[in-house]
Amino acid sequence: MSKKHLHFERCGAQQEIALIRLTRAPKRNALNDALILALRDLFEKMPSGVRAAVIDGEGDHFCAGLDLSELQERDAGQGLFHSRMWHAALERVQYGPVPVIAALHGAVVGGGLELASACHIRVADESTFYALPEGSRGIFVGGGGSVRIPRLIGVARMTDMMLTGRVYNAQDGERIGLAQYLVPQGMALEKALELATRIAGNAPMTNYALTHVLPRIADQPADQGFMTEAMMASIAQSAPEAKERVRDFLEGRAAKVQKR
Ligand code: 1HE
Repeated sequence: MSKKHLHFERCGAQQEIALIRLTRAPKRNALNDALILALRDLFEKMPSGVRAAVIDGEGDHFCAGLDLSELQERDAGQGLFHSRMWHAALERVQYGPVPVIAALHGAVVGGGLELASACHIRVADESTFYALPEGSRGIFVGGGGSVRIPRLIGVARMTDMMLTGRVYNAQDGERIGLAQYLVPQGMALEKALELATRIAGNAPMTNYALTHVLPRIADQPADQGFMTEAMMASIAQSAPEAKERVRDFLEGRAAKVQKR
């Protein structure tokens, strides 16, 4: 299935993985309104049977951020609603039906970094570079970046990126926490699909706890976080699938944790 600027296909042995590709390479996958709304719709109507998703970008770059050509004529009120539209779309990615992995290469800048930071795991290849050029364009982040990016790298680093136009390369990006995996050039999609296959094999309730509950616990005061954790743990443990998985381990049918 291909919408304009967005390609969707299912892969994996059970078609359990959704591969979502930004296909606007001539504009470096810049995110116009149509693309943002297509992303939102896709995550709202994810077909049943999909258990993990991968987002990547066609061409030499993951994403050049907001389509600046659409910024020209907006007044303040329209700008507010536009930002809230991005929030709604990226919230569907972060708090949608399945864990999402971003496979990064080339430019991951501005709104492209905001999209990547709404995903649960980021895999970057060695061509990746990260920047927030909003500072030099006289604007501000508007796609949730001020909330999500400091949670990855801290307020000080994000402030520096925006004040000075600092660009992080792939190695430094991984070191500071913009990506959790760094792979050779051209290998990000393969690694992301490998991780997606593994994630799709987890108990759905565990994946739900990790994508919907853990980030909320992290935002709670400790006392409330402990209580939320206890409730989530008890729900997860009581699922029949959890009991079966624990029994499989105790009876020698499940893999041990392997030293690397
Ligand atoms: C674009 C955009 C765009 C490219 N909006 N058209 N983001 C930025 O400020 C980043 C702007 N882009 C770049 O710095 C570079 O394009 C790249 C480093 C990403 C890639 O460079 P390169 O040499 O491969 O491509 P290019 O020649 O710069 O661009 C190719 C075409 O894409 C060209 O159009 P053409 O008609 O002349 O072929 C560019 O104009 C077009 N293009 N990026 C519109 N972003 C929710 S708020 C989020 C706020 C932000 O994201 S602000 C940051 C915006």
